[in-house]
Amino acid sequence: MRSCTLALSVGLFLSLPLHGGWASGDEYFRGDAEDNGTVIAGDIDFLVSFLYLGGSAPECEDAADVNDDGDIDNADIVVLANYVYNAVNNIPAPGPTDCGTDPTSDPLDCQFGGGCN
Ligand SMILES: [Ca+2]
Ligand SMILES: [Ca+2]
Ligand SMILES: [Ca+2]
Repeated sequence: MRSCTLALSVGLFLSLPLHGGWASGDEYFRGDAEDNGTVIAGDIDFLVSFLYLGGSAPECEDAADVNDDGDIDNADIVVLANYVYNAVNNIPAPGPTDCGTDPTSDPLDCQFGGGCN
């Protein structure tokens, strides 16, 4: 009986979201890396600058994680460029035109999100 209770407790603990990533933090447009309220070519420039030229970090990391894989890297630039230049929208929720919070748990945070209200 005791071990059953322990297993249940461990199970509940493991089901809790890490870093409080579920629906926490500010609302944002995914892809709006520079946080100005629209997803445009300037966001690609911002990501290139941040990743390769020592530019400033995005205030809303979740917005810069364009493909929502929990990391900000070149793959995000590819997805963003496809949206901006080829009108291919492979951007996960909340998407580039809907204001919302991150539906998936990850170590990234969204501290500002000022361009989404
Ligand atoms: Ca923008
Ligand atoms: Ca990513
Ligand atoms: Ca996420």
